[in-house]
Amino acid sequence: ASRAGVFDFDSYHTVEEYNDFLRSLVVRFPSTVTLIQAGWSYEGRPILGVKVSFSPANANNGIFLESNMHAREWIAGAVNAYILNELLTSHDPAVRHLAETHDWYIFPIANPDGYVFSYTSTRMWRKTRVPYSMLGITCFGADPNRNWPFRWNTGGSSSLACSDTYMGPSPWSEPSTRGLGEFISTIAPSLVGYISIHSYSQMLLLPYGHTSAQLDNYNETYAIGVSAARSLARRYGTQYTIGNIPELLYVASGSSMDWVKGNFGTPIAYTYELRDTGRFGFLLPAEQIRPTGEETLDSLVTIFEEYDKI
Ligand code: ING
Ligand code: ZN
Repeated sequence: ASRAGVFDFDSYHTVEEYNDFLRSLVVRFPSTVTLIQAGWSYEGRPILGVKVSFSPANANNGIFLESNMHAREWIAGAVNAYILNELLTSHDPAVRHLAETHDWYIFPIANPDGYVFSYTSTRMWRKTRVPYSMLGITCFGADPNRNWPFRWNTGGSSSLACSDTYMGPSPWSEPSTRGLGEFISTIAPSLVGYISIHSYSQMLLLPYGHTSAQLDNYNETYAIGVSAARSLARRYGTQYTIGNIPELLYVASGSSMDWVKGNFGTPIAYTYELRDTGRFGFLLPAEQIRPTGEETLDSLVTIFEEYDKI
């Protein structure tokens, strides 16, 4: 809900409100913002995002921000929309520099069917809403962050349809992950950064999920992550931990971040686990949207400042 026609950052919005917000930005900033539709969800909703580009010179300096692949993680989409709004309207010189030296691809609600189900019916829903029948039982949804075609089904995902980490019958079985993946494929070589936003735990996660081995540019991205966490903490004292996924959480294969990193070698690939560490968990109060957005944007500024130095 919000005041008529105003997308605020003091409440959690419906998918329609997110989509209206994205469309309104195209009207407000016609030379900078374009609407992107990355296919359709199973229930027929468009997977909507925007491209923000201040200059054609940024075409090989793209940053992708994706959130709410998991339905119940409402803070993720809210923070992503907050960051999008700041990239377009902030007067802070560091934010302006970040905004105007990259092309941005921003998808706040990557799993709209799941988000609607969480919003209107089952608050703790995580997955998509595709029905799957096994042994005469129908369960709904695959885990969109176990459904991507890099090391799919190599640990930390379930083959059971009723599991919250169901990998799906095949990679990209879910229309929403396939649609997003097909769009990402068209621009991935131009990306310098891929950021997947989740909640909760206050962590900055590095690839990969299928192995605790420290691969690719782990050392560089770990060091950048330490700086980013320092920037993030400077605003409100929020503490983050940094590391790869099995080190900090659990083995998990088939994520969007791992697919982008593994297929395209995108230099900066992180998954955020936003606030908090469990007091409210997924039910983070809406009063925390702005502070969480501010501190997360502080860390993004640092990530790409540090990346530009190496
Ligand atoms: N956490 C992520 C999950 O999908 C993750 C952690 C990130 C796993 C990236 C694999 C790759 O389980 C939440 N909270 O969803
Ligand atoms: Zn998640």
